[in-house]
Amino acid sequence: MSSQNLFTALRAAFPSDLNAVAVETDEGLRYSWRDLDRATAMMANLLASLDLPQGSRIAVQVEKSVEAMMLYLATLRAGYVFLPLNTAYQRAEIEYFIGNAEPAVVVCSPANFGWVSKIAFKAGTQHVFTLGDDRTGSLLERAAHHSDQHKTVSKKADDLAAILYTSGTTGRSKGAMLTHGNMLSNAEMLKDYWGWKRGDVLIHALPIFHVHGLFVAIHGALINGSKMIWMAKFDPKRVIARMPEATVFMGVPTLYVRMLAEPGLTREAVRKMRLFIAGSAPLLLETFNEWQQRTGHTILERYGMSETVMLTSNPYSADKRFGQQTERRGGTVGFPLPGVSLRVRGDDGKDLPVGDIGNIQVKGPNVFQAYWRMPEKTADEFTADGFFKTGDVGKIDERGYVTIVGRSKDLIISGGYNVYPAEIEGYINEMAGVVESALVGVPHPDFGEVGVAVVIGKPGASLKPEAIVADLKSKLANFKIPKRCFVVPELPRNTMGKVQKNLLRDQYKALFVA
Ligand code: MLC
Ligand code: AMP
Repeated sequence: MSSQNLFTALRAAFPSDLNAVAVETDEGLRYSWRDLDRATAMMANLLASLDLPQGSRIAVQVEKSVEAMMLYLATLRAGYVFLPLNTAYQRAEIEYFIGNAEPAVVVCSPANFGWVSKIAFKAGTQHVFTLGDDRTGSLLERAAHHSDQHKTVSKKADDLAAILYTSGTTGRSKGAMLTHGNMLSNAEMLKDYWGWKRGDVLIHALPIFHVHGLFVAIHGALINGSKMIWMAKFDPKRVIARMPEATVFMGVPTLYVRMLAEPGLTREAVRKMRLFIAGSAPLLLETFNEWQQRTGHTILERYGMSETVMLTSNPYSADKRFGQQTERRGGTVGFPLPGVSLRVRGDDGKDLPVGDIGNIQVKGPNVFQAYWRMPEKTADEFTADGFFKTGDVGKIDERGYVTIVGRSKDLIISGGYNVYPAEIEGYINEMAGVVESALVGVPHPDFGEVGVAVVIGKPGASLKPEAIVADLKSKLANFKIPKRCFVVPELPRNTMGKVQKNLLRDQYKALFVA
């Protein structure tokens, strides 16, 4: 059987003119398809020269750059397992991921080499390289000594390609193990489903350590041989300024909200655009409608997860389905994608009638293999007949549209990043003078939802909200920091003694919105 290495499929889609521009950065740097091919070969040869065991993890925490994307592609090419880490993660977070994944290679920003390498070497990592966002660092220096020819390592569909850490409602983060087959099947299907065309150009403005920016956006462009306009950071003005040269944009809802605040977002500015895709968090109907009125474009909302890549999508075109025309419907995440089985079940595990709200479960070639070294957690999250329990709560209407109405998992999604209350509460509860805490998500006009911490202090302790927040800031990634903190005498509880987070959410729901 031919190799199922995802890189082989991406490479096969490179246009025949390798001198054409594959990636253009917002600063005006241009990388040809030949550059992508050569640089990924050199990095793959460097990795191969390290004689790493099969299945070795390459953990990467670096600022966004084209070279960082190349490192991802080179890891696939060399047959190793890519492990991306949010650049906001601090010491304790990195210590956990490296300790748990035991990567053979760690690549970090030059500025972080001191502390990251210490953690890595302690965990048994043999090689720590640096990669700056300005084409500096030991990774590129070392790769420069290697050949620019490399034969892609053959892989089977169920061979591991990446591990994405995703937190749990209890306990520590779990590494979702994604295979070449998971990602290749999803990328090939989305190329058709979203109508990718010759000449499409993608504006890439998302971070590249999560499914959305790393897989959906990059695979989408590369498997279509499409150029990317590459932005290291999202800046609404810059994205709008480049739209006349582009056709496709992908973003979390916050990016759409921020662009709507720009007077430069006009019908003229988006004239050349073909498709706007949103996901990773709920897109408010208000944003969907405002975008339609302002630009004439209907945002296509889709739904996915680290464990599953893409699961559902609104239709690209108004094809017939169940004998009816379909359209992109705001407030829904569309239909299960081809090959994905999606069902809604009650808490008793039984299928629910059309329109009833319940737990969303999924199955398909896109669904991950297992959680890294956590067989019990993996078993808990799958049903006996092999469906993955997403933790999302929703319904399917008579036309087949899926709507997500909430989550059974205690999770806050803020600006497209996941914040697990249990983790933040754990840190607060360890602080001197704290009895207990609860973190709840409340509506926010920019981030969609943000965390608010509610803390009970010990009798006589003089807890200061600012001090609690400052302490958290010194330990945790910035997006996990509660936007407000309250010290209160008690938390609302039900008769079983469980904290009633719904009451807290209700109490604080108007903190940021009218
Ligand atoms: C930054 N901050 C956030 C935050 N991002 N707080 C809460 N939620 C966030 N998402 C903090 C900053 O540290 C800062 O705090 C303050 O909020 C204001 O920051 P900012 O300058 O406005 O933030 P910015 O750097 O512009 O980042 C905002 C953003 C970014 C929206 C561009 O968060 C982002 O790129 N989000 C996309 C996430 C993403 O790609 N998710 C995909 C997951 S994949 P202070 O205290 O320092 O002032 C997935 C599966 C799927 O879910 O279906 O796709
Ligand atoms: P992550 O673990 O970071 O991949 O986040 C996955 C979660 O993001 C899902 O389980 C959903 O809760 C949420 N999500 C992704 N896309 C959407 C969407 N379009 N609407 C609502 N929630 C979404």
